[in-house]
Amino acid sequence: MNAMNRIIPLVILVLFSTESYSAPNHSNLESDIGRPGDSDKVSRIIKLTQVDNMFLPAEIEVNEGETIQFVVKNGGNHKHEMLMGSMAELKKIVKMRRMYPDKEHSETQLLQLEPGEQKELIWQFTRAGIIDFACPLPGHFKKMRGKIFVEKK
Ligand SMILES: [Cu+2]
Repeated sequence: MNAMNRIIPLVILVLFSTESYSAPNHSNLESDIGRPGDSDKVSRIIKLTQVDNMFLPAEIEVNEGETIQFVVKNGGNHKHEMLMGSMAELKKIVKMRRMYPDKEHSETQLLQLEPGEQKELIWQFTRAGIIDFACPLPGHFKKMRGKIFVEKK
């Protein structure tokens, strides 16, 4: 068997193994991190600042059922994002982005901020547990992370 005969089946194998990732629905997470909240139900405003490369603060406590208005400010000199999910989901999304770098991102729990920009996200936390958040950009994801502790009522 020459080298080409061995390479082609391998390429086909790789193509098929990535096939399951080709139709992702980012906003439809498996874990229950909550849902977009109503502005008239906001119980608290939580301010977060992004610097290069971390979130301040990196740990947040909320109550089960609570609707939070996040005010996120990018105080760094680079673009940053904020994405919520379980760590497994965040890792999967980061992997997806590496495979499809030109794809638009439409997650409902995602904020994308230019340097100096401030954005808001109203979110209702429906179930107690720990939710991770991170900046999914390349080179940021490993360091730029935080946790939301959703306390049981
Ligand atoms: Cu970042």
